[in-house]
Amino acid sequence: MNIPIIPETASSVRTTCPYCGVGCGVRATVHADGTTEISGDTQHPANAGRLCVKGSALDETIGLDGRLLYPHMRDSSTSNLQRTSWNQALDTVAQGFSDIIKRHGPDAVAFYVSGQLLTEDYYIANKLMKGYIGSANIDTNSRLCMSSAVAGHKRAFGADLMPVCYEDLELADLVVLIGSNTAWCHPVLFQRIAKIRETRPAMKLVVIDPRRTATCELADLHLPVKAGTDVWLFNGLLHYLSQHGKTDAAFVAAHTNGLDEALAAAAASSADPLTVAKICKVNVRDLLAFYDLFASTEKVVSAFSQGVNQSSAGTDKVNSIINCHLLSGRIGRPGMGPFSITGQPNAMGGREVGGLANMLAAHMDLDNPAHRQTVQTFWNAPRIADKPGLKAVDLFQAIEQGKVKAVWIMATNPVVSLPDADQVQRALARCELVVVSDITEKTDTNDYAHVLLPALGWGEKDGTVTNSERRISRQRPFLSPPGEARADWQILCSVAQRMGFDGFRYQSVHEIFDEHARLTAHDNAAENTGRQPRLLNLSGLCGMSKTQFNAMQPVQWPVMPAAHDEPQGTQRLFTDHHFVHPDGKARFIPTAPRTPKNMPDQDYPLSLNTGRVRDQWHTMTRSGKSPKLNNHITESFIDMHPQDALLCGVREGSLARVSSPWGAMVARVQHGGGIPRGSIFVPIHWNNQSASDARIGAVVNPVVDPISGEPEFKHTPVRVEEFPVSWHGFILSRHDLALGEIAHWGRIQGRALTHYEVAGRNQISHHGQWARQLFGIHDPDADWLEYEDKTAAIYRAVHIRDDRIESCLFLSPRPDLPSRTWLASLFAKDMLEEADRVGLLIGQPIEKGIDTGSTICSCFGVGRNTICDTIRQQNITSVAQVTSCLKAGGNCGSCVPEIKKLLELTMAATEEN
Ligand SMILES: Nc1nc2c(c(=O)[nH]1)N[C@H]1C(S)=C(S)[C@@H](COP(=O)(O)OP(=O)(O)OC[C@H]3O[C@@H](n4cnc5c(=O)[nH]c(N)nc54)[C@H](O)[C@@H]3O)O[C@H]1N2
Ligand SMILES: Nc1nc2c(c(=O)[nH]1)N[C@H]1C(S)=C(S)[C@@H](COP(=O)(O)OP(=O)(O)OC[C@H]3O[C@@H](n4cnc5c(=O)[nH]c(N)nc54)[C@H](O)[C@@H]3O)O[C@H]1N2
Ligand code: SF4
Ligand SMILES: [Mo]
Repeated sequence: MNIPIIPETASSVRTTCPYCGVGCGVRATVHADGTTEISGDTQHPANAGRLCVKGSALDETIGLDGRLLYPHMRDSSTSNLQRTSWNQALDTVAQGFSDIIKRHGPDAVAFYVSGQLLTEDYYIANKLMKGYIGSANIDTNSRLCMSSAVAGHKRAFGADLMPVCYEDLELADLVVLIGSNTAWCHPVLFQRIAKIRETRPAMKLVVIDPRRTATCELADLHLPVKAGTDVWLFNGLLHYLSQHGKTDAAFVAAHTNGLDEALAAAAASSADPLTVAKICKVNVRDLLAFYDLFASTEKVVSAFSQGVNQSSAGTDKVNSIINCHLLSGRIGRPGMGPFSITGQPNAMGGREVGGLANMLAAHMDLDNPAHRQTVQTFWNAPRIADKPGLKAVDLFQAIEQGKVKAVWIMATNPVVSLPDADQVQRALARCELVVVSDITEKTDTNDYAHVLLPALGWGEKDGTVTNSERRISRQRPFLSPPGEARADWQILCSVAQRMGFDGFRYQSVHEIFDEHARLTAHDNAAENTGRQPRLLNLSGLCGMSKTQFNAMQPVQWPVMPAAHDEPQGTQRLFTDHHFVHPDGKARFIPTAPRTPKNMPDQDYPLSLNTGRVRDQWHTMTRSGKSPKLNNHITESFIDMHPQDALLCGVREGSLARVSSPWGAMVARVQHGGGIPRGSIFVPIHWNNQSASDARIGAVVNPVVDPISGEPEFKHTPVRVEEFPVSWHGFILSRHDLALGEIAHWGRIQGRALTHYEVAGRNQISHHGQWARQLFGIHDPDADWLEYEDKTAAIYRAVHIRDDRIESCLFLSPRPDLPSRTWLASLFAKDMLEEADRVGLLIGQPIEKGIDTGSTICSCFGVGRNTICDTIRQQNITSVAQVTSCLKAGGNCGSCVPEIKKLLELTMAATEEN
């Protein structure tokens, strides 16, 4: 276990959740026995005490198993990573970067950073690259995430500004969720919407998403828009508003520019709702119902996420949404506005310090000489980058081409998360110097590191993050630094100093935060500069003492010195209808829709959509440590329509291969029910550590939005075909196993066990021998139960030691194996009961009804079968009744949409019978 900062009595630290951009406040209580308890911070405005399932499972992710604890360097003779000293590692990084800069210039090096860094880490990385090395080659995984929203905001408002706050979602009479699976990806925000709808049933919820996601379970209207067609849909809405006189003429005249061009573009593509409905593949009545609802409701929030941003038309999608809010004047007032829901915990903070390759710092622009001057003078920097650096996808291409010769990757796992991810492997394999700072020992990216640096993780690190509503919160440490891990900013400063740069002698994060706050205020008054002031202004937070910084309460920027008048900073932007373009007006942007570059064809007939599942976080380095979270979905999958499966010759439950011209992956086919014909959905999380061949990034096309550079993660033409194997199986084992050569495997951490799914092509001649070898059993008298049906090629074995189940293995030529849930539950027992033993080889309890099925409620471990049985037996008709019978859904609420779906399915099935 990680070593907590052990207090004499239980002590609570208020910190912030390290996962999504909702930015929930967390209370971490360290007990005197060293255990840590996690709960929601009732005082935090984002969540008022709520936590979703990922947040509430944080205690299961802070242990030291799998942590990177010491610096490592690759031994050139063995090619293995060897432990080294910090001195050696830092010297190697500093010298390597300096040498390459000397030989090839500053643009031959790059940083690739992350929205999971704290603002202070980010600030230092940006300062070092743009002000001292003198290149803008620092980009971040926010390029893959929020950059279309950034570009859209800049075009419409003049700067990257998020007008609304969370409360607006509760004040709205209509919430439109566009390309956002809020129920799974921003669960606490979704719960806030669900809760308010209980008290205000008239409030409407519309979901625009090609898939019928869990989010749709609570929606009044779901528009299953064809992927990529949102601009047609919102252009149609703009035209409709204009045609029906639902405009705010006074607002448009006084505070905006460019309406005529935007309306002309909208009319050209989307004047006729019938045509729009056809292009978007939605029912025209539903489309008009949405248009009418939007037109007739004053308080509308349009919240959007990756279904909008991650598109080759991402920036236009964003502006087509904002255009509708500008035309109806629905911005800058309570309960209305366009709302970009951010992904990572510090996606916003990174943007504030200029972590993107085309930004400077404190919302200043690289292409503005006055801004460059301001920043350079403030930093007292030897130089300042004067042209944009390489954006993520271009950066890794430049690495492969040998133009960029050294890269430092921090807090991101690009071998999994970038599009055309095999290209990233090729790039890193030929890069002269690859430095990786991470908290995890084994990741797909670490495999390519020449120098591997151990960073402090959540609970250990200290600093600030900004959530989706511009709220800056503190992350505070409650665990001792493990091994030799150091904070990311410290590592950066040590390298900067070794490269001979002044300006990196900080004693603590507090000093860095203060410098960042001062830069936001520097040269930032209209009377000084003759320009529009920058709204990102933290002058009210400048000059805090360390004690004040440590006690800092969550606050929304801008925070002006009169903070005591409005201690919450600024809830909403543009309340005075003043925007930040030089003329103070907002801009309509004409958005001519276009189809993606790569379209499905005969060879690649389906469109690949990728995204998240409820209980995993990105590349699973942290959420994958939690047995509670791993129970929800235990392996990667290909969700597709049954008719498409039939056409591709694959079946539910069997393995299939998804391929594109860029790469391939393998996973199990399922019919979730929510996928339209012509497309498939694959989760982003699985990687080379958790499966043999499940990296979906390898399949994704490296097409990007021309303005933002954000990749088109939601659409790649692909083919699905059978992945032929001659046997399927699963293994549950208390110990990690070496599986050897095997056609397909997936691995996940369970409670007291590792769960493997396996499949092979080679016939196993002696099953018993093979199984014993796999489990390392040499004792002929071992407690070993076995069943074999040679004709049917079915084999099952269970190893018991001291009356405890040690491991089990089930093999069959078909994927119709017993449920893993009951067998896995036996690993929690110190002693098997007689009844358990009887059920072992059939893989199910002899008493009916004990197999709970796959986990739906992770908090209370309630399975699908239990919920369905209870609904049937007790004639249940509401989610509340399920919760009162089984507790399911009663804690974090993340599973409520799934319970609602099960309720509907079970009730419908009961009626049919
Ligand atoms: N559980 C969990 N939560 C997370 C994360 C996680 O890894 N796991 N990651 C966090 C991060 S960094 C991010 S960025 C967010 C992402 O949060 P979301 O954007 O909500 O999540 P995604 O699953 O990527 O995609 C959202 C939806 O976009 C839909 N979509 C695809 N194409 C289109 C289209 O053309 N138009 C429209 N309208 N919709 C489309 C997809 O079907 C999908 O349901 O989640 C954050 N929260
Ligand atoms: N196909 C497809 N691909 C996608 C997406 C998609 O929808 N579809 N979404 C994209 C989006 S929106 C995002 S945000 C990315 C996310 O993709 P990544 O950023 O690659 O995913 P993570 O697993 O969050 O990687 C974070 C890494 O940092 C490490 N880490 C955690 N905390 C710290 C720390 O404090 N310091 C350091 N130095 N390391 C730390 C973790 O161990 C992990 O290795 O994926 C993108 N890729
Ligand atoms: S919604 Fe969940 S993952 Fe997101 S910040 Fe809150 S607790 Fe963390
Ligand atoms: Mo993201």
